[in-house]
Amino acid sequence: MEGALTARDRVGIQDFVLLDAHTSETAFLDNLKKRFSEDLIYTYIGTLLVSVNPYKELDIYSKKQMDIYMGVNFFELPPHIFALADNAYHTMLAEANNHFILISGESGAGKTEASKKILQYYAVSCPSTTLLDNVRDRMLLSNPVLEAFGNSKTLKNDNSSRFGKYMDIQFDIQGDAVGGHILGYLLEKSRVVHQNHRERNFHIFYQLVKGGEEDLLHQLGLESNCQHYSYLVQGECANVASINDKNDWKTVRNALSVIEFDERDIQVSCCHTACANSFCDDIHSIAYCAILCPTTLYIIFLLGVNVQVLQEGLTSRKIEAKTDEVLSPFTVDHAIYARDALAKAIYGRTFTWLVNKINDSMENKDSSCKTVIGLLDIYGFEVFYVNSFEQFCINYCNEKLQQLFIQLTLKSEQEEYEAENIGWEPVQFFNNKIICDLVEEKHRGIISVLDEECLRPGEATDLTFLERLEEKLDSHPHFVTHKLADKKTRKTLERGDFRLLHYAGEVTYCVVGFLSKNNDLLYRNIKDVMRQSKNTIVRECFASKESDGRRRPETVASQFKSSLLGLTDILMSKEPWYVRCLKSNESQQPGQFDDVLVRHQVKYLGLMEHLRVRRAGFAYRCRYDVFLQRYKPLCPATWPYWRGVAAEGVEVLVQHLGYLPDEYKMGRTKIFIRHPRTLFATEDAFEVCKHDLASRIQAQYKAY
Ligand code: AD9
Ligand code: MG
Repeated sequence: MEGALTARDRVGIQDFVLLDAHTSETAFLDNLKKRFSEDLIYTYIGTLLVSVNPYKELDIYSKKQMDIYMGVNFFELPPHIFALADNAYHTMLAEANNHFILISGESGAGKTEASKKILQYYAVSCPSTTLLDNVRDRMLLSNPVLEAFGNSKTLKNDNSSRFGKYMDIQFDIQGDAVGGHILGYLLEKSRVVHQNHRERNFHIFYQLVKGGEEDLLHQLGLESNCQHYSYLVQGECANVASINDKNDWKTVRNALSVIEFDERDIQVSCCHTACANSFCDDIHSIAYCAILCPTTLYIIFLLGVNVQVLQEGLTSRKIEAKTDEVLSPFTVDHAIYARDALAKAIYGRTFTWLVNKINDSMENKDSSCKTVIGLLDIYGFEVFYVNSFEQFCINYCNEKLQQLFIQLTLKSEQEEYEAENIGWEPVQFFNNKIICDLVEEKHRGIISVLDEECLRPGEATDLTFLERLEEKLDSHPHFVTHKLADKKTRKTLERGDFRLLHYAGEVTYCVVGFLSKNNDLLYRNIKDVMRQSKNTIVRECFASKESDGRRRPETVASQFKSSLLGLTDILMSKEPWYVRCLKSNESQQPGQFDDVLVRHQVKYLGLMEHLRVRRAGFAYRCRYDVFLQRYKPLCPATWPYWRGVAAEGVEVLVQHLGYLPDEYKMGRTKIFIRHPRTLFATEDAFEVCKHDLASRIQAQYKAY
């Protein structure tokens, strides 16, 4: 007994539900910290998994570890991402329904790593046939490809996701992983043409330039030196210690061929990347935008479009006169806008094409898909020194997911008590719906106001947008600007800023660029040129429903809002599992546990409230058969077998253990235990009994 306590003192408690009933935030943090210092990065709150980023490789993800967790009950082994993956999988099989795993946390907290571990678990440990091995390989290898094109180094994370990813892993009736499908969400295209100091462009640019084979670079007219491309060195960190671009290129190249990209496809993806890159370096030096440099001309040639027409499109506008069309030359700024818009469009559309290609290759062609497990890994909440439209979209997305988490945790809890005929008392949460509404409400919400301003070209500016916001959101408790702020807060705001009080903290957004980023206009004549390309993939990328230009394309924010609504519907129709990732420190260092930083995340992620909800009525619940199986050695009437109904066996067992009537409730399929200490005492008794168990089993054996 003493030994068990010592171990618990050292490594903490593996399920917060088992901590004292009135757990304070400090005790919660102490437990996390204690475990973190022992490299135990995972802790449960019931079936929710809390993960603290260790920023170092831990030897806990091997095939051997996967085998240990396979098919084992959740609480029988130390908490692990594999345990959660395995339980989702087995529940899906047993209940024949769809599930999803929501991985959340701020930028750099470990979401992408967690999602990769889960995918690996399914790909490696689910039953397999040779036929399906191909699909699995492709599912696994879709990761390095999408990361190359969609991730980048930011100030928060050297491998930061700059797009949202939802992936369905499809299983057949036997539980074989038979296919996959990815939905991509809003790629941060602006990164192609602009990166902040100490940030990089997307990884693929560096991989290609540093690692690309001589032939390939020659074909693409690229130099093998990043310094030749100002848009790769703008942030002054083309080389990053934690990243090996050359090796990563090899992985990506290999992955592309496994995902059925033929040489032409690979060339096209690289060519489009090269185009996006090379454009950027041009025009700059061109005083009046009349000519493009030879590299760019060559790249345009690769795009299969008419060089002269594109050149015209990038440097001038056609004006229809009475009988004729005349070309009106752009100013330099205007030409730079046109060039950047094209570079972003090429990259963004190539990314979508890539996701579609990957989906084709992971498509389940041979077996029937019975159920799915969805994996959601999006960009985490982020706050920089200067925050723009991109952070606004990313943080809005995180608000939506937090809202979903709140809805589902309350909902599932209520439903479970109801289904089991157990009474339930709601617990108070901070409900961030008010912030979601602030952003997305019709007419009054920030996106609506922004869209309205985008409808007044020539008149509206980023500043008139801000003024409109101030008119409409005058007294909103989560919105503040220089004009609306009190004296003290005003000092912290510039005139072109607005500040949102997000669930995860305050973020000050600078309005500059909001209108043009939301419009994301590519001039029609440039689009037309691309659509007439000789290259079928370029044509495919630029083909679009709004081709006649009569209907105004949806703005970026509105599109994003609709896609998030769609995502919410997808998720709401499935059974949830949660991984809440916490960032241990801001400097991405191993072994550092920043108390203030972690406490803040514990707060805003609502972990304490979640714990309270788990405990509000009954802290702990367990299916009768599982409970009986674990604790039956504690009662002579249930050991070694209970031959009757499991629920009755549990009743006999808990009577024997001396549970008081108020301490537990018998539901339809589960026992509900009110206080953790009750289970705690049972666990302690079980620990003691375990030592004795071997000799008891031996005695039993002898008796037979
Ligand atoms: V962002 O919102 O995309 O900017 P993520 O996805 O939450 O962010 P990511 O998974 O990329 O963060 O983790 C950041 C880095 O932390 C990784 O590149 C690893 O170096 C490190 N990390 C995260 N999780 C683990 C882990 N389980 N073991 C070891 C980890 N290192
Ligand atoms: Mg990520």
